[in-house]
Amino acid sequence: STVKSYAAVDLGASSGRVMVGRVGPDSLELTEAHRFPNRPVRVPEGLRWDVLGLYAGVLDGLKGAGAVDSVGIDSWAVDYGLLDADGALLGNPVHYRDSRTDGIAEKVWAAVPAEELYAATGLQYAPFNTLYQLTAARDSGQIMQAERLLMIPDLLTYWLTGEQGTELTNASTTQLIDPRTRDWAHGLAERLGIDLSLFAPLRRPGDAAGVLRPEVLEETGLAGPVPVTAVGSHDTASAVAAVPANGERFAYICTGTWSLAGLELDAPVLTEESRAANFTNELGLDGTVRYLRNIMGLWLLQECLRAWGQPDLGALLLDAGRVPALRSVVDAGDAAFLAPGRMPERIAEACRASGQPVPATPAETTRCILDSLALAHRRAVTDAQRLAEQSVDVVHIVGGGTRNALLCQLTADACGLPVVSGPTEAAALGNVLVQARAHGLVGDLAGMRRLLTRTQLLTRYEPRGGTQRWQAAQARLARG
Ligand code: LFR
Repeated sequence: STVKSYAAVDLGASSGRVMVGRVGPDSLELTEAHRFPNRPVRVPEGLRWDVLGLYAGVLDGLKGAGAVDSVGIDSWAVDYGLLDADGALLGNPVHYRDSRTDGIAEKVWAAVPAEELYAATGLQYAPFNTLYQLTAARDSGQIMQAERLLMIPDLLTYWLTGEQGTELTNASTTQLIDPRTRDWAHGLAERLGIDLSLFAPLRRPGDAAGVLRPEVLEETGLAGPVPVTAVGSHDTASAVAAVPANGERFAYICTGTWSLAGLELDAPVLTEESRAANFTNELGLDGTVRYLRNIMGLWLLQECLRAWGQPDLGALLLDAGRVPALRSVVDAGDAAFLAPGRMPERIAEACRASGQPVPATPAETTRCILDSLALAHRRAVTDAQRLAEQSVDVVHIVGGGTRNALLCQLTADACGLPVVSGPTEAAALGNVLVQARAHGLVGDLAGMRRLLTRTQLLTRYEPRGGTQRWQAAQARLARG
């Protein structure tokens, strides 16, 4: 038939899912086959991913998905597994929130100044970029034994197919790729003593990545051959591919554990001003660049909910909606909020330190978080337009945060621009569409987005009132 089915494995920091996308010439439907928690595990050596648990979740999901024409995998970025000469995994992949990278950046900058690093890679400073993780791991037993490094989606693809590759969009988050050539930054790696032969050859979104191994077919009950297709394996690359823009000039905010806010560009912005503003140039589909800033995102709220014993979110958001706006805000772009634990206290401390009222109740803290996120969204959207010299008429919000109507409305208010929110499962949809395209079903990126605009439920939020109050709150933060 002309309708084909694709399984999209999408792994987020707190949950994984296997979605099935059915794509026809003028239809696109997504259903959930399986959802499973992704719980970071703290062991004596530090914070680790339970990657075998994730793989088991993927197998369960494929079983639940039933017959599909192809499978694609995307996940969060920067993290990896190491394999020995036999292809066996050497230990549990380290979580990007692990503290092993504390103080490492300074060591790297002593060898290659931050300005040069930015000019060569276009990547914002984040302590967890793979480059810093590899520097932190330099003398570890595991790295000495390692013959191969596979990024998380590439590792799972390897387990499914037996074939190794390094998908480009995710490779760009290692900080070892030159965004102009879209190839490895050999000179830089050499200066830092990083052995690029650890990485498997690059593959691009749409490339074939093997077929499910016989054992996988048996375990999932699927009939072979089932091809695995490389997608934009960085979840944010897949999510931005699924921004339902229809020819307009847009900014996007991918919301979930993180908020990733910025623009899609044709070429990287590598200026010193851009570095100082901590904007990143990650690689996207079809030669595009994701010019964006990482904002702590709903992680701030997730960590508070955990501290409060998981109260009912709906009720809490209603209460937060009644708290007066912009009483206190924190810098939601601050890496000080990266590590887990004590989040309500850390937010209170930040408010106190900047001389603002200290939120006292969960509703007040929640309001402070949502106001702060909207403010950080405003700042990123404004800064990106200025630094890239490209202005926008609309802000698209995709991902988990689309469910948070208050956050969407506050973002519209703060930006002074209409917000179009949806789809929620953007990463899975981008994953599905890249597979469909590889199999000849949809056209270019613009064609993919037209299909999304026609088929997905979207909500529009108009900005209410002026943006002066947000400007004032930003100024308060800058002074604090
Ligand atoms: C979002 C994301 C971000 C990346 C962060 C860490 O899920 O992939 O794009 O900066 O996780 O990998």
